[in-house]
Amino acid sequence: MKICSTIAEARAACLDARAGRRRLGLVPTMGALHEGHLSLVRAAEAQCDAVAVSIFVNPTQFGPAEDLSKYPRQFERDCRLLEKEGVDILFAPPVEEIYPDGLVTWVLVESLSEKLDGRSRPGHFRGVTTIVAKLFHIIEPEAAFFGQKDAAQLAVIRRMVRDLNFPVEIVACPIVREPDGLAMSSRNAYLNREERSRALVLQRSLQKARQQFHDGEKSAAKLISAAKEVFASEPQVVLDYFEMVDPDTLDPVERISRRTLVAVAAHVGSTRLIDNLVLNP
Ligand code: PAJ
Repeated sequence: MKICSTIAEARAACLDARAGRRRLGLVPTMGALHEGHLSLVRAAEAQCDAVAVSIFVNPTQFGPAEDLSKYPRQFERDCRLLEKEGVDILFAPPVEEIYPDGLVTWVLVESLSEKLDGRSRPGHFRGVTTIVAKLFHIIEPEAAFFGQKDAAQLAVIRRMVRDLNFPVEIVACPIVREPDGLAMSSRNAYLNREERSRALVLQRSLQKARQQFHDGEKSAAKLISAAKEVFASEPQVVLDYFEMVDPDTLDPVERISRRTLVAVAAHVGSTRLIDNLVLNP
């Protein structure tokens, strides 16, 4: 695995990897890798001739009161895991390489960036689309792999790619969960034992909505209120949002008559967690 910390090195390595029309796949990450990330790497390996992974804890997508400084960093361990997966290129630049002069040029997907997590985390998606656009320019992948776990992020990136004609195929990969159903996340490392068990309420609320939907309830308001009741059993978990939206526009739906994204975010102690599922009528 070639480890690149500068843009020039990464460009040269990716140019080589794409030689002879080989298909290069990119998996963007912020490191502290878990099986969720590795599932994206495996999907990329299966669909591409060469795979690049980026590890960059992107400061522009963190709010001033968020966890940038304490975000888990485990570079050596991440390298070993990626090496084992047969990754060809690891791009892991320092912050100064990516933002040498600060930043006055942003990529902003209007409207979508203010929905779901964008509403609770102002400026978050602007930071995400800007770094992902930069990575696409540096790596020039044919395909890029993202997790359905961050469903709003996926919608925002798909829209950016469409609006700005990036020649990149966006591939969505299913959510990888712990055996008890908790969606894997680098932030799960913040949870103490009690919080870890309380965190299951997100998954329980989604299952409640799914079950009532399968029992015939099609009204989003009723499904949402049933799901929110589940949160009453965990008063220490503070719900941020529980929404039923169109997976592409992220606009709320009233009745579940087509593919609907059911998304939840909540604070467990000081840790913000998200989860979702898709209902298919
Ligand atoms: P990060 O949180 O490290 O996630 C990197 C990728 O892994 C994202 O596409 C995310 O959706 C996916 N992922 C995380 N947990 C997952 C799980 N349990 N199952 C499946 N996929 C999972 O998302 C980011 O980083 C950043 O915003 C980034 C896109 C890298 C831009 O900085």
